[in-house]
Amino acid sequence: MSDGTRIEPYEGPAGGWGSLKSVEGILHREGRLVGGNAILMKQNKPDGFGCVSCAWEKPAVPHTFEYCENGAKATAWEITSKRTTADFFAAHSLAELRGWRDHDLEAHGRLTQPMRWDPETDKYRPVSWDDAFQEIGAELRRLEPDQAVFYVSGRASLEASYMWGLFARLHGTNNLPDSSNMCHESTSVALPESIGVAVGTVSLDDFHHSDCIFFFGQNPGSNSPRMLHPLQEASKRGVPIITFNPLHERGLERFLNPQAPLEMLTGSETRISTQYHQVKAGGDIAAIMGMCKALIEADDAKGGGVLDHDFIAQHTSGFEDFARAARDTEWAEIEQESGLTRKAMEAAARCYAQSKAVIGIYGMGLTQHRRGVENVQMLANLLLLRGNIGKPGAGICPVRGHSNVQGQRTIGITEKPELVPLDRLAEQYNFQPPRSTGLNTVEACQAIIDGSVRAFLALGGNFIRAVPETQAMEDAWPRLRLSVQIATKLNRSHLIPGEVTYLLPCLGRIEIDRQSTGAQGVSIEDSNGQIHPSRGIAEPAGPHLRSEPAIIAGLAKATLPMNARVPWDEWVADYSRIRDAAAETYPDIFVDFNARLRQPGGFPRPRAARERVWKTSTGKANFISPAGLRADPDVPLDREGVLQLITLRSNDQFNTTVYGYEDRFRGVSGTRDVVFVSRNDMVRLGLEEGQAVTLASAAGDGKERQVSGLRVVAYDLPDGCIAAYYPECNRLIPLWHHAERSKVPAAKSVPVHIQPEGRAA
Ligand SMILES: Nc1nc2c(c(=O)[nH]1)N[C@H]1C(S)=C(S)[C@@H](COP(=O)(O)OP(=O)(O)OC[C@H]3O[C@@H](n4cnc5c(=O)[nH]c(N)nc54)[C@H](O)[C@@H]3O)O[C@H]1N2
Ligand SMILES: Nc1nc2c(c(=O)[nH]1)N[C@H]1C(S)=C(S)[C@@H](COP(=O)(O)OP(=O)(O)OC[C@H]3O[C@@H](n4cnc5c(=O)[nH]c(N)nc54)[C@H](O)[C@@H]3O)O[C@H]1N2
Ligand SMILES: [Mo]
Repeated sequence: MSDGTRIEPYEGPAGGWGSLKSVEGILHREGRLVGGNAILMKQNKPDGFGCVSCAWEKPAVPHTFEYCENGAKATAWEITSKRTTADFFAAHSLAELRGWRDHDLEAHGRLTQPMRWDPETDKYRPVSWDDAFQEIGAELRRLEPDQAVFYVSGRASLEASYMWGLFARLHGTNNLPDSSNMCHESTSVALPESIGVAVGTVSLDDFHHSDCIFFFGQNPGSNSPRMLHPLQEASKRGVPIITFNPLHERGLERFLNPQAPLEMLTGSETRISTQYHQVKAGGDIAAIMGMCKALIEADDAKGGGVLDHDFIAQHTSGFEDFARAARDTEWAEIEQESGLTRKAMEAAARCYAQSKAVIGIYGMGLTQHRRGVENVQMLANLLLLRGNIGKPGAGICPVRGHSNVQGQRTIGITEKPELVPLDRLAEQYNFQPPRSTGLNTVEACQAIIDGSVRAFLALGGNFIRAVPETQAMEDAWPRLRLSVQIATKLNRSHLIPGEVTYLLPCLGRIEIDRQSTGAQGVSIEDSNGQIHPSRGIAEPAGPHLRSEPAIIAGLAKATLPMNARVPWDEWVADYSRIRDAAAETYPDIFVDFNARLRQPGGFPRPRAARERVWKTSTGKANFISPAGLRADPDVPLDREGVLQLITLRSNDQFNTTVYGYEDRFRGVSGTRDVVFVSRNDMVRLGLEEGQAVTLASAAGDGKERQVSGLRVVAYDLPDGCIAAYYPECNRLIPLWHHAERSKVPAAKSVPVHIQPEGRAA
């Protein structure tokens, strides 16, 4: 290709020199080569800030460099010297900015002033904080409480999230969707039924004691690179790592630690996966069923000894039904649905059976399917067969996305009232909390499309870009009465206004947050349930920025009737008072919040399943049989030419934030407009490498959905599965194509056709 794009297989490991080059490059581009490195040294340190990228656990005793390539990119992106000022908005209308690429919008730099959209000129104009709060408050008061949605993206701190949830409930609604509705909600529905906790059961320490690790649909090389260190360590101990993924992901194959000088000099990379199974998209229920069948039948044949019968008898319920289902499922069907051979599944099962402490790790490859909940429950079933929950070195490990997405759920951001101690809130703040279930993300989209929601407030995120059915959402948004976006950087959701639209700039977590009693710190909960402090160290991006707690307090005071029990101003002056309030609402989790936050490494949330206490309806861990083997039964694979599209992340993005155009490990450079197709499918469909194609919806619901101008890249994928980047492909996902029980959009199995646009140049 002749336009600066380069597509060639990447031969190196994950990490390595490429990762060091990439960190330096982005500090340079963001104008922070000087000072940036000093800030990185404080990343994930007890006296520093919690990385704003992924949610992977930060060790209590950190390494000298406790950050990775992508964490460094996220930091550079936030502490950039570039600014998007009022002058910028005076020069560009929203119509014009909608023609910009996602990357260019955010790369223009940090937002600096509160802005109100002017419909006459189609431009944002500066406004005072007070005028903004007063008008937003007045608009909200004119609507029914349930006509407003209070969205949160998973970055906001525990303190900001506590205030946001309380604000919404005092206003009278449980419409509190968050980004986890598009992410690990399948986990939050599945695990309480299986093992009685909504989160994973492992800690970093378990990686040192595990003797076998399973990986399902999670890509640590790009999305949780700090995890490569414990994996590398495990691999060096000879621990088998068994991966199920339709794509060959470099971070799951080989790793060279860029922070170990000797390794870098000698180029001694570590092999990560010992077995790599290219399961079909949506084939995991079948693949795990295959392993369970192999284990159960081997146990039957030997009269015991393969399964942990003591554990099963003492701690579980539903084993007999599940075992019968596994015995009754035919290998032919399992092979057909998983795309794997019986031999391969038996090999994985053998390795599992020989291990004493197994960790099962998973990500979006399991949760983002129609039967994402069943996917997760199947993995729990596999672990339960040999008592691999609630003992050292073993457990289930969902890898959460945003740095505090798990914590937000812990502290009250949820549309499900039964997950919040409403009675305690009622007493603490002397009000009647709303009792009816609020809207989750997919339901909020539906309500915006049908007009029943009239106001949308976002604490971070890029909602319109992250959700499915982009076109319908963009068409519906202008009918909203009120759109309020609290953000650090400009994104596409800010360019599609409602009738009254505000863009409110906030401090990021890396910045010093000065309030009247001094600089404030916040806290976050990582993926393994550890709660840490975080303190900003960089100078704020501008004098007009406010912290998220301060903005929430401003909005709440302008919206709600006076309530002497809610000391918004005192909370903003001193965040330890917010933590005291949260400790009163959630004593089981946050008792002595402030004191425990000062302990090295913070403190863990309680996770009963770790102690083999099962808070389920049966009082035991439950084996749960799936309804069928296929995770996306509605994708009409029997129809001519229908393919399953996997939408995924490159190594150069954080969700809708596009840092650049280098997907180093997949060998794609200079472009994101590609679609990965297997060689067999290329031949079958008559496609050539580099050819331009259109993807068109094959959902069969009569709606036209298209993404054009993608180029074909030959890639090692199972036949019938193709892959392309999120968020560009979100317009292909029908809103109804979501996990049946958690409503997580089924972004890993989107039914599409591929249409040639012409021959390659
Ligand atoms: N640098 C960086 N870090 C991030 C993010 C980011 O965008 N950039 N995003 C953050 C967020 S919010 C999240 S939720 C996480 C996401 O992190 P991941 O869970 O790793 O998410 P994805 O990259 O979307 O997809 C994960 C993997 O699933 C595989 N896969 C797809 N379909 C299937 C399937 O049917 N079965 C199996 N077994 N595998 C499948 C894909 O090939 C891919 O390797 O990362 C977080 N961390
Ligand atoms: N097709 C497809 N769709 C997906 C996915 C997929 O795999 N495939 N993944 C889904 C997943 S897992 C997730 S989590 C969602 C993500 O959905 P969101 O969380 O809504 O999106 P992000 O891209 O993370 O949000 C980026 C924006 O957050 C703002 N921001 C950054 N830092 C801060 C801060 O400190 N404070 C505030 N107030 N704002 C800040 C910036 O303005 C930035 O533009 O997308 C989902 N959508
Ligand atoms: Mo996520």
